[in-house]
Amino acid sequence: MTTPHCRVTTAWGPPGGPVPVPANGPRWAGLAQGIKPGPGSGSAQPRALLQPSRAATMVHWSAEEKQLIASVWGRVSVEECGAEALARLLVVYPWTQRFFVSFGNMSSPTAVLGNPMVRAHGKKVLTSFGEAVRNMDSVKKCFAQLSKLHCEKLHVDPENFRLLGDVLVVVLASHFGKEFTPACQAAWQKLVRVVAHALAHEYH
Ligand code: HEG
Repeated sequence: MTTPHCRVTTAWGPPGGPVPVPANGPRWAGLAQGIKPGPGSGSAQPRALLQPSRAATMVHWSAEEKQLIASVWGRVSVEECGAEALARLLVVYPWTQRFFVSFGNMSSPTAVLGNPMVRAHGKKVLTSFGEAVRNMDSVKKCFAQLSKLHCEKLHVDPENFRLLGDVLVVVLASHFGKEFTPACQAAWQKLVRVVAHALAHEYH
């Protein structure tokens, strides 16, 4: 048996291998866009098809991506969106409640959403996420201590960082509606992955 955070998962994409892409790489592959190949990687494979964590060591942000992130973040209420993101995580993936047994009543989605401790912690988490928005070029460094805390003291499986990131994207989509365009989603999806990766980085 392997523990979840030791699991090695190589599949990323549809079964049966990669989908064909135009020679210059797909415009829509937001997650891997701008990832610079590491030294010595002479592969002819379009870089956008590579899983970011395997493809490279450096994350590059285009001016457009930075602008898309900033334009949304500037109008996010960390209180509202933080509370909703943590509450949704706890409702949609109920096993995550095990980390918050001291928070009290989580007997229904309404109870979770209205739980003051959930709301306060959601605000704390999203406020901390804001550090990543302000330091997009050094997220790993920025979250090194927090990563150690989650690993050594809190024992949070890093898969949960990915789940929370995806939930945050859903929350932003529901708050911003049509303004949360596919390009905007791609930039945010990339950021939540970078944050999840940084928070998992000090795990051993
Ligand atoms: Mg974590 C505490 C940030 C995801 C479980 N989290 C904290 C704290 C911060 C933080 C800033 C307070 C640290 C301190 O007291 O010094 N958390 C944070 C971020 C993200 C994240 C930025 C992802 C974006 N946390 C996360 C996830 C779980 C989790 C997915 C579990 C499913 N965090 C967790 C727990 C605590 C913190 C159990 C301690 C809560 C407490 O006892 O008050």
